[in-house]
Amino acid sequence: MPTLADKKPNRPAQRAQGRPAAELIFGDLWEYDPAPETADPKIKSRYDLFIGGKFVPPASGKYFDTINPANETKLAEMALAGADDVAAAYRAAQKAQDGAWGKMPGKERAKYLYRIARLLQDRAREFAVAETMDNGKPIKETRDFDVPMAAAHFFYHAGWADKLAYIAPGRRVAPLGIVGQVIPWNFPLLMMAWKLAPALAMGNCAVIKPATNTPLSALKLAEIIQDAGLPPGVVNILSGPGSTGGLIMAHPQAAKIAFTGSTEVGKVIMRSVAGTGKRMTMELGGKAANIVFDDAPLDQAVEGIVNGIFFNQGQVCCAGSRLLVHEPVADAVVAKLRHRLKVLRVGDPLDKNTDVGAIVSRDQLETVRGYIDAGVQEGAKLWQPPCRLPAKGFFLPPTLFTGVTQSHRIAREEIFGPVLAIITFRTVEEAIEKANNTEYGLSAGVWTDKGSRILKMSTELKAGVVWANTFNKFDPASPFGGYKESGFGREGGRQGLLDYCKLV
Ligand code: TAP
Repeated sequence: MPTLADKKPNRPAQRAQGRPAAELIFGDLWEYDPAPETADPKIKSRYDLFIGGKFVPPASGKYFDTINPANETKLAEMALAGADDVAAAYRAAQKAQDGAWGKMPGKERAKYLYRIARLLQDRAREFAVAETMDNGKPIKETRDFDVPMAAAHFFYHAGWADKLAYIAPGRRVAPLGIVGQVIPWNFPLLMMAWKLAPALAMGNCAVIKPATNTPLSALKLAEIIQDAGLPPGVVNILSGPGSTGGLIMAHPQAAKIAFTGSTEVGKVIMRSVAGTGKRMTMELGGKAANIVFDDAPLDQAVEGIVNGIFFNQGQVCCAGSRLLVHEPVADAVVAKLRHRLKVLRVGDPLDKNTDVGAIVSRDQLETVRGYIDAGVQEGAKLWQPPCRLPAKGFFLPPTLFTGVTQSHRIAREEIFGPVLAIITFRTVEEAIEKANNTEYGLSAGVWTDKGSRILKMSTELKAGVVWANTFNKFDPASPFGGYKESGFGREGGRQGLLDYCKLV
């Protein structure tokens, strides 16, 4: 019977070096046939702002480059929005809110959301490639997760638009008005959908800013919004720097602001709008514990750990970046993890075989490297699989740290990269205490065979989401949000809609 090693094209070359066959598969670099994604991402050379249903140049005439982090080449020029553009966007939104959109019945609004969802599905492949090129995440993730999930959010909220009376029985729901929204770079298109779909279903208008690192899919979504015939001004999309985000959040016409990003910037925004009476949703950072007990199915748990921390290169707010592992199985879990990491494929994000793509930017790469250095300096034990990284682009091998204590920076701070800090525990109580010993509280994972233990853990863990025997599972119907410094408010489900309406 052919073995895995027999299928690897590099096997003869390595055999020539006289190494034993067993080492060739898991103990060394191995190559494979690339399977590049070839769909045309239809990227224009320049993107303007989307204000009042039209693409318009920025008032300043300034543009910035968005680059492909996998090869450091320029993808497109993006308009740089400033104060005049923010003012124009709010004027357009107010006009739409006071006009047709504000008066439109929910069942009519729903049709636009369905249309956006379907158009996104029609252009799914193109969006997946463009998003991968702008962000660096593997094509299998944009193709199978980001784009379909973004469409699912529009479908789900379209379904609510004519049933809003049921989200708060006995009360009348009304839109808030204009919402100012700012999103991060880790799930650019999906975060657009998370923000826009509930706002529109509720009858609000939006002014939204994507991250500077990844503005492309937001402006491509503007094309879909235009094609869907959404009334002008209902959605306004402004690419630009953090200061533009500050202007969007602080604008007096914003009835609500919704921010997803770092806890640090979230606090700046909260201070800037304190006392204005604006409604707020804050989706901030995380430092999730993924907890493995000795009765867990270990192979399944290892897959969950890998998915938990290496999905999207670990640039995930709810990433399982702290592995808490029961002492009796700690050595076995670490051995299995090492074995698994040796066959993760790091490289070209457009290759359909790639498991770990590029880090979003040079700055983020340096930040993560800084944490790896800090882990070593503070005495944790570093392990990375043998890994040949591309010569250009921002890449890192999947990284494990053992011997981590709770005081280490890698155990306390959000790294936002492919770095796993492994900590052991002896009792259920110790696991709960260590998991909750963080300023964050966005998500957690529990791996065990016992239903009663799952119930106990999910009750006592201070996290917005607790996954049991799985990790990183999302559904538009399921509310997502944090405790403590991970933020407040929920996105998704009925609770998410309640954050976009007033009850009268
Ligand atoms: P941030 O640096 O906080 O940036 C997020 C967004 O805020 C970007 O669009 C950024 O613009 C903008 N921004 C920067 N300064 C601003 C200011 N003073 N006022 C208003 N907007 C401002 O985060 P990031 O590095 O893009 O994303 C990573 C962080 O997001 C992580 O902490 C992660 O945990 C968090 N995150 C949380 C969630 C949820 S659901 N909780 C989901 C995804 C990500 P520029 O891009 O131009 O700087």
